[in-house]
Amino acid sequence: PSYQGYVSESSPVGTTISASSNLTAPLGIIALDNDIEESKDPLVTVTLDDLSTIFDITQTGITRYLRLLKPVDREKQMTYTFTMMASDGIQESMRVTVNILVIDANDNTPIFGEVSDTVEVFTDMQPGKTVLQVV
Ligand SMILES: [Ca+2]
Ligand SMILES: [Ca+2]
Repeated sequence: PSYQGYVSESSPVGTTISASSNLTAPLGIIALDNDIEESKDPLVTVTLDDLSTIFDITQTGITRYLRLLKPVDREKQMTYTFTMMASDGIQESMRVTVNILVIDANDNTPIFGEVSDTVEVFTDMQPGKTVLQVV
């Protein structure tokens, strides 16, 4: 089993990871303690196996939410993958994989790409053609 989450690179620390790329609904992680009725709060601890300096998970209720602990930058790293495990103190669940995709935000200053031989570009230029492209 695996979960797919989304977070914008412009999100402040503490932001809840979303379930979709339009960032409208939070990603809920269901943690059930099968020893008790599902309507009760399970006494389950969910642990991230790695990347626990960047993400954490809420520890109460049946539905848990992943939160951002550190700012992320899509231009540096676009996706994060980790596994996590639920424990009731005695028994441990299977591990589930979580993939988190960092959604692009307009957070970089535009720069001009390198143009070699500008003069030739101008003389050969057709009307309406772009000379310099902002990348
Ligand atoms: Ca960035
Ligand atoms: Ca960006």
